[in-house]
Amino acid sequence: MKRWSIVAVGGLLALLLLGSASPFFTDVAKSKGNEISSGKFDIAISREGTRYYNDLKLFQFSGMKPGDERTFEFYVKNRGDIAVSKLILVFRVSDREVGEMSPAEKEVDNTTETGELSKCLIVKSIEVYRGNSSYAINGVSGKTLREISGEGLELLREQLAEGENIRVAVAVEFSPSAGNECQTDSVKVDMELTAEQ
Ligand SMILES: [Ca+2]
Ligand SMILES: [Ca+2]
Repeated sequence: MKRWSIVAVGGLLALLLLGSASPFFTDVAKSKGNEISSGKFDIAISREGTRYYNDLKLFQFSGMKPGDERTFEFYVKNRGDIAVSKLILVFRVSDREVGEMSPAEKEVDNTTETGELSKCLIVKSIEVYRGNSSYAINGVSGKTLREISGEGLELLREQLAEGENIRVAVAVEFSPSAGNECQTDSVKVDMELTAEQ
């Protein structure tokens, strides 16, 4: 009796070992190297049209006085490999008071933290140059920077193909009728360009 039981245990062990050593009923089919990729969608800006950046300071105008006019320009390039059909420019202004108010400013300005300059800066024009042609963005001329702040301005009339660029010129005038509340104020102008396929 003792011999049989040993044999039986040995047989079970052998089966268990066999079971763990060779997996039954497995199957593997492989498929490697499949890929879905998206095209590159990328716009960038430049001051002079040679070197392009994703983030770039474009201008700083100091010491302006009523009647002064300034123009700043920038290029926008489609650096990707998908055509851009919409290019939206948004200005975002934030006004500050800079340093001590002059006595004349104090008389008419009771907001000591917030500046007034963006209300005194008039957009004369926003022109888009593309190849040999140019066009003006409608609905901005005569508005103040404050008024167009946050508004989405469409810059394109036709798709901007891969590698193509446009030049944008923004002319701004310090309103000749600006009041003393705009003295020694400063306005930070952020611009955001959003491209859509
Ligand atoms: Ca103020
Ligand atoms: Ca002021």
